Amino acid sequence: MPENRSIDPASVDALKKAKAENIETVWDRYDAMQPQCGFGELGICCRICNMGPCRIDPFGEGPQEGVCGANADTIVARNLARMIAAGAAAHSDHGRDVANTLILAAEGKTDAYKVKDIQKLRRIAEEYGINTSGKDDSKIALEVGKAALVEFGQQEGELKFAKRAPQKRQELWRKLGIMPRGIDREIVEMMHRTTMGVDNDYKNIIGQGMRTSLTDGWGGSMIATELQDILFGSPKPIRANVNMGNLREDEVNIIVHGHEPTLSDVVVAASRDPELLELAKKYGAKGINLGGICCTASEILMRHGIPVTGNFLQQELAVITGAVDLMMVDVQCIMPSLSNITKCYHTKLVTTSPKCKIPNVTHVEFHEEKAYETAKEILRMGIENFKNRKKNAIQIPSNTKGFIAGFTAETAFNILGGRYRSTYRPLNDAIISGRLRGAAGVVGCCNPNIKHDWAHLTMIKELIKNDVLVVTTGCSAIAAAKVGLLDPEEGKRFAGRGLQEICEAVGIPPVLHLGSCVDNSRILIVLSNVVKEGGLGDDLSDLPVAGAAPEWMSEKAVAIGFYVVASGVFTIFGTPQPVLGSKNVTRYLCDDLEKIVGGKYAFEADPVKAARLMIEHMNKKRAALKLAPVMYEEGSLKKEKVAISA
Ligand code: NFS
Ligand code: SF4
Repeated sequence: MPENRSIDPASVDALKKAKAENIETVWDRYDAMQPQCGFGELGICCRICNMGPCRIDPFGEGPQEGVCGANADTIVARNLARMIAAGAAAHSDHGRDVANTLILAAEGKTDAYKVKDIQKLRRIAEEYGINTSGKDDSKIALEVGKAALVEFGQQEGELKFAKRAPQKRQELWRKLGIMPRGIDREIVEMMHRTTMGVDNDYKNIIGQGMRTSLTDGWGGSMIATELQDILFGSPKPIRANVNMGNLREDEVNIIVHGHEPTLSDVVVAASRDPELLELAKKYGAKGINLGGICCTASEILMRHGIPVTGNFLQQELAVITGAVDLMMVDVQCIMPSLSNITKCYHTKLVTTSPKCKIPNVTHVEFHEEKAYETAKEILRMGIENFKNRKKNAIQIPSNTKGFIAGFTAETAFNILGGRYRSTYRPLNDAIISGRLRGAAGVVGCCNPNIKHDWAHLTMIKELIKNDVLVVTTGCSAIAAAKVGLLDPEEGKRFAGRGLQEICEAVGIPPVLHLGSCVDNSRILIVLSNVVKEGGLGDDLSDLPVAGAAPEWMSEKAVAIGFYVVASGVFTIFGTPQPVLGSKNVTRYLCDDLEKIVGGKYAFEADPVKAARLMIEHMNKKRAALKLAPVMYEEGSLKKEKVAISA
């Protein structure tokens, strides 16, 4: 039943259309895959060498060791660590590409990009220890790009941005031997250690797993975020619309999907090119309408206010509307099924990255040097495809919602500090006084194993009702936008009284969209700034905060989960990571780690229960900091006008 698959009415509509047209979606394939492999779910199958594949009998009757003698603990830890390595690799490779683009721009090898945020360029240059005096912007940009690239290949020392973490955290990482040295180095070492016959100590494997994840959060992802801000401009609060109702019957609909904004940012500019607009008219379209899916969407949303068509599970559904003239994909989270599904409609699918090709799909390779021409070429293909629409096969759901995005570590809390003072003081004071209980990051994917958007929204609502300020990114943010949680007026209705007061005083929604998944690094920066501001302890693990990925699916989510935990934050995953086949590893992640790094995991599929665990954790941290009790009774939504000092 479509209604059981998603709580988003637009998605349900599209699913009904799919059913009527006999089109298979990710949900059908998920059903067909049942029952899924229990060994895989528990993490106890190993294919690392050719003596295997091996699997451990979870009931204790069959083999308890692989052919080489590896037990469940080793196998589970190795598999998990490889997920972290893959996730960190994806985010970091993205960061590397951005650094390369910055270098090309600085060298004048591309006209499509130039430094947009000079202030940030100078700030980052300073952080990298680059002497900026007497140098022009492109010289500085060149040096920053090169310094960022060094972080990838660095063999010794420490990642520069790890120094943004509180002093105490850095010391802990050093003491534990998990301070990341170089991005590629940690990922390679993780792969080495988990190959046949190397690291068999699950604690040691997970230690390197944490170090690898830290190269993502405080390395590759943070580099991606910061350098994108330099190149494409730092986001500022911006109004936009979300959901499939943004597709236009009378305009050429172009969807950008994937993760890297390098090409899509130029597509935004090219979509306003008079020559192309003229061409669109010639083909009978009123204009060119861009929309985004997944994190590429968040990138161009944050900087240009381009509408978001949907999150991960809506990539097929958008095509099923019959109204998408062209879908352009770059890397990550792109379902191979798009190839078949686009063939059932008139939609033209185009791959653009040499890293991501799909058989029998048009490939227009993107190179920074001729980005604008490539963007125009792809748009032209979309425009020319407009005439091939099957008018009676088009059915665009009516749903759209307005919202605000574009918050960053700089903007979100500058607003809280009053427009001209850039300080975290008011945020800290709000937490200290108990007007806010704490803050939570609700992030991550959607997954057909749980009702689409449901867990995100249920969890977020429970949190904000209890005066927890929520920050969100990626597909979770898109889910929240669709129901008005990112709209200051609508969202406020769901917030508890204390949070409501904050929202009203500053004009922000109770849930702040911080961007794409690499922008989870912004959350780390926010938390570090909060510690620095003072009054809430001296380490990230002291803060009344928690993280969650209630509908996760990607390896990237595992990498993120680990860098958040290794940074000292309690983190909940909806469905468990594939570790339950080892009691030791499970206990290590969900219990022991707290004594080691201050953060730990919980796996809880019920989003209300999960939110309660997060709230309990915040209460515990508040008590440890000897903070005042929270100001308002739980769930007290009633408000009078109150003057607030925060
Ligand atoms: Ni994040 Fe972005 Fe979405 Fe999950 Fe995929 S789009 S990087 S991985 S599915 S949140
Ligand atoms: Fe089996 Fe060990 Fe080879 Fe894994 S590494 S496949 S457990 S023999």
